[in-house]
Amino acid sequence: VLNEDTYPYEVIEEIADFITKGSGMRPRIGIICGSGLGSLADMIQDPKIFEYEKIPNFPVSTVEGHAGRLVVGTLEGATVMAMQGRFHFYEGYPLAKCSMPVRVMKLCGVEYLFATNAAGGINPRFAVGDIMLMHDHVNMLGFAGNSPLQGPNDPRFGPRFPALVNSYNKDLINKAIEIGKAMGIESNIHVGVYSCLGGPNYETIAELKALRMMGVDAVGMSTVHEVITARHCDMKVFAFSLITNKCATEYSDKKDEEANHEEVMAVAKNRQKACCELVSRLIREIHMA
Ligand code: 6GU
Repeated sequence: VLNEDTYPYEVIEEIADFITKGSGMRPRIGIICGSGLGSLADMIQDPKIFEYEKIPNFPVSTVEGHAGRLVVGTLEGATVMAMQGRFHFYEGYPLAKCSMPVRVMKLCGVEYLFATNAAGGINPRFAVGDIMLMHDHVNMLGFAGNSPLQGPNDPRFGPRFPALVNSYNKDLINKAIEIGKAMGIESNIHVGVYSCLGGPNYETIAELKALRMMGVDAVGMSTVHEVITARHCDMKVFAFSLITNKCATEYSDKKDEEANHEEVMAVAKNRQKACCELVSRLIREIHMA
């Protein structure tokens, strides 16, 4: 199973060449748009668009609310490439395939990965619509023996045994907090721990209780394998969760505590503007520095 879905360096290089030649650009910042946050890519100026199905050797995403294209262009003066639509483990892809586009970004020249997602809030202080800047993660798929780095290691990407402490760049977190203040939304911005589960089902109450005890603040079905792949090849990582629903961690009969995809998409749509502003202002700061 593993080897069939491992992408050799040369294949990743071919895809990266296809994108840099096709766009005439070498992007410096990569963005992964979470559920309902596709408008992050719509901000890109003079976009060159690559539908996933037209990119050689690229997987095709299947989730509702996720387009399926790469957008290359400029944002706040910086050259960027954005994934509108990501690949999830629950779609049936192995993790190495899910995060393969991060390696494509690397070989296109990307130094910074911005990963976003919609997540359930476990920390009781979080409200729907809040933004949680990720400063660490608990990789439940890793606990279960799964990693995007399984299989042969190609040292051109990174080391066999990469460290993951300080994966989430502190300077970028601090800059984002400052931007949140300047935007007047500091009370809606938190810093916390994200956990990725396999999905596609949402969690049971007992699972959510267990995650809370482990120090998890928000839970979702993505991002962690992308961050691992990005850190392996030494990219700087900034990631945040948009809290689209509050998770119950006590038993109750209230139906409104059940997570559902429609609610997730509706909240994301409502908060797209704030998320776009945060991302564009942070990119501006990186570009100006
Ligand atoms: Cl409650 N759980 C998971 N796993 N992913 C989510 C979510 C919950 N809400 C949005 N995405």
